[in-house]
Amino acid sequence: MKRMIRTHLRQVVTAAAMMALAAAPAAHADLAVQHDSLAVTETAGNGNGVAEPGDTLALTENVMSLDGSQTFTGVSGTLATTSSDVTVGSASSAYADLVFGVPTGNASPFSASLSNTMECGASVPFTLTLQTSAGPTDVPFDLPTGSAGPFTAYDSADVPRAIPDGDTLGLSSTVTIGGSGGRVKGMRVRIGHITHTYDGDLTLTLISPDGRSVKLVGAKGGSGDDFVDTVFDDAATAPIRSTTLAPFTGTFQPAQPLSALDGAPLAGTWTLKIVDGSPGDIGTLDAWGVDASPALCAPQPPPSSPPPPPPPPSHDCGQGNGLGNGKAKPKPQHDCPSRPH
Ligand SMILES: [Ca+2]
Ligand SMILES: [Ca+2]
Ligand SMILES: [Ca+2]
Repeated sequence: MKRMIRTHLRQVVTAAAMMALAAAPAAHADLAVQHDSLAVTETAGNGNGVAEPGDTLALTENVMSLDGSQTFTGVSGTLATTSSDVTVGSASSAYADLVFGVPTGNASPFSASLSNTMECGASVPFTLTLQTSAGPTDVPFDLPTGSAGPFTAYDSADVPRAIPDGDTLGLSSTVTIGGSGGRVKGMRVRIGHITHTYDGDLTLTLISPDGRSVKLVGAKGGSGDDFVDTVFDDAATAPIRSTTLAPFTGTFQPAQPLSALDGAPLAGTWTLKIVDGSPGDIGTLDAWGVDASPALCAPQPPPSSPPPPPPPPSHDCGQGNGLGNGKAKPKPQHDCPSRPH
């Protein structure tokens, strides 16, 4: 029965996906051209060089051809976004020929204005449509916003938990980040302790409240035992390798970058999924948590207003003329209150 339900569900999901595909506008030919890097300059706004709500930005989108068999010529690009928080100003530019492996940017910058009401830290989804001698192609890329605030530690109370042995569904242990709103601008994962007699059985994945998943480590350590004070941080110098010895004490790059979680909702339920893919050796998750940095955005200056009216005539009652130029002040022409001596 369960199997029938699962099969039916899969058919429903597959049908829904097919219908979504059919409803979507025809995708452009898939040329081997991809996003390389985005250069952002703040041209109007609060002037801090950070892309934020209320800023107007000049964008240079560098793309790169991965096609060694040809050079794309006659290239031009058009920028668009599905975000209602963003207005694209200058949307078109020529591109130089796209040569295999060479990052190439738009000849004149694109421009985009971010609304004052967009959520700080949300990423703006853009699509660059390129027309080339070999046909059109779409290059999607994201514009991150905000700057990184200080990290706060959140420890899971959902421990200890047994890790199901030889079970692809695995263990899901959660930690809740309270509050409402706010977006991620940095994330680290701390595995305080896993007790296990064969680390090579284990794959660890972090899942965000909105369902994005990042693989931290998979099938490393062979017959070695346990994880002890293992930190996953994009800023580390190396991942856990086949040659790294258990219990992996120290700071390591995750198998996939945690920066993929930037822009995700901060508040909510974060999940550490551990799959033990091989029956026999068993273990438990004893302690874990995350360190999260929220996206921060500086306010915009108030809208410019007419210059203030000239100040009223000075009532200088012996407090100096404020210019600090050593000149004698004029004798007051007004009644002044007597000052204590
Ligand atoms: Ca700014
Ligand atoms: Ca062992
Ligand atoms: Ca096992």
